[in-house]
Parts: sequence; structure tokens; C-alpha cells
Amino acid sequence: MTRLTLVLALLLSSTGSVMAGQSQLDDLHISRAWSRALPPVAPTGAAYMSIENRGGQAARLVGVSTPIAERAEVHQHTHTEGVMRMQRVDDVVIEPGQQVDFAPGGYHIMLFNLNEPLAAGASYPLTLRFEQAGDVEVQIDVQDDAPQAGHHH
Ligand SMILES: [Cu+2]
Repeated sequence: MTRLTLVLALLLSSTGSVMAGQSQLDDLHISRAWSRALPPVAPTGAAYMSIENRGGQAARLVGVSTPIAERAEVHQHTHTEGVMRMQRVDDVVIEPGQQVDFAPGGYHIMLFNLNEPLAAGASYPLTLRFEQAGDVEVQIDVQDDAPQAGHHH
């Protein structure tokens, strides 16, 4: 392989991966993004949403962040011997054609050391980091009750 061919091949392969990332971003549909309203003194909160993967390859959520909390983590509730606990998970995989619901009692985004209250009617940005697709920013609506099932923005 000549040097020029090698450079061309490298260029083509990197362009290809960027495009794959872009298209996977388009394949991720996030709906029902909400937080439960809490009293202003609450130090922690949680965010919920549904993530649907309409693409052909698995998507892996590897991180979360938001300006309204010092730290955000992906958590899962587990039942062990009748006791409900929650624990941090490193990633959540959304298989092609699948939807994963983050909801009370299951997966949730845990927010530590809130620097503004989760007041009903407010909203705030949350960034979901996917391994291939990159960052997706969603707007989280703060409300008293869970949104209706099947409601999409
Ligand atoms: Cu939690």
C-alpha cells in the first residue's frame, strides 16, 4: 500500500465512524423526561425518562451530568431478601429496537447535592453520555406526578 493510499484509507475510516456516531444519535429517542418535585431543603433528587433505541446497534449509556447537581449517577433499585436498596451501575445497555424506562423503583438518575430546588413547573438540562453516540442533552420537567404513559413531546 502506498503512503497516499494509506492516508486515504485512514481518512475514510475515521469519517465512517463519525457518521456512524451521528446516525446512532438520531436513533435514540428520549421521552417522558421528568423529576419529582421536592421540598427546597432536599439535598438529593432523581430524574426519570424513557430511552428508545430505534437503530440497529446497541447503545450504551455510560455517564450523566447536570449543572443543577454536584454529581449525577445512574442507579438501579434492587430487592434483596425483601429489602429495597439502590446501587450505582456503570452502564445501561439499550438493545436495538428496545426501550429502557427509568422510573421510580427501577433505573433512575440520582442527583447529589442539588444547587437549586426541584420546584414543580421548573425544568433543567441533563446530559446523557452514550459510548458511541456521544452526548445527548435532554430537558427534565419537574412535576408532582409521573407523566402519562405514551405521552411524547
Ligand atoms: Cu438512587
